[in-house]
Amino acid sequence: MLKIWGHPAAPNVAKVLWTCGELGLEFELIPTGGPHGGLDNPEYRRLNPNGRIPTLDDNGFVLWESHAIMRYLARRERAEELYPVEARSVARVDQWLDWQGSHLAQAVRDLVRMTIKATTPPAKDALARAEAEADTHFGMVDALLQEQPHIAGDAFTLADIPIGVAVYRWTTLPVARAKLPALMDWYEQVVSRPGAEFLSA
Ligand SMILES: N[C@@H](CCC(=O)N[C@@H](CS)C(=O)NCC(=O)O)C(=O)O
Repeated sequence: MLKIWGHPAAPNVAKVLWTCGELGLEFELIPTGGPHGGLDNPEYRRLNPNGRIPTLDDNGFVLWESHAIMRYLARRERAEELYPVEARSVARVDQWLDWQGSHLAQAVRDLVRMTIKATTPPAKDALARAEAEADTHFGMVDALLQEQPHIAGDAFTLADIPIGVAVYRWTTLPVARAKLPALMDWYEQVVSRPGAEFLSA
């Protein structure tokens, strides 16, 4: 059985658990990181020298980086509907996976640091700037979803998963948010999919 190190409240772990749900894959979750600690253990560092979660072990094949794990599992299961083979289709999925990891994740992380992980209340103007930044990023997705039903086009793909996880995290934070109806309609649909039940704050 697949082994996954992490915990579901970590967004990058939630992406992988959701992918397993979509693919109908069973896994053993080894509580690691966050309240469970263990990221600095030498045994864990041997698996993942980057010292982050998630890490996957598939019968001795060890892999880290959430999007690499998602892509691997989809390819392993030959789930072409989730992760296409055709060059342009897969490029579109990759574009949104990369954008989520490099841009959207940072905008949400800033809000997390200023609110639920803050030790002192944030400066109002700094929080307002971070809220506006997140609104801009999610607004971009809202505009996309006014034109098409899913992130990479007509069908649900891997690209929907990290953005779904990001919306979950954003909407559980005590922050001001722009009203984005197309984004929220899409989100209501995708959170009823298999695997989304692993989302947890
Ligand atoms: N780019 C990496 C980022 C991994 C990452 O930063 N994971 C966070 C959780 S979302 C982590 O390990 N945090 C430390 C902790 O939870 O203790 C990935 O996508 O897997």
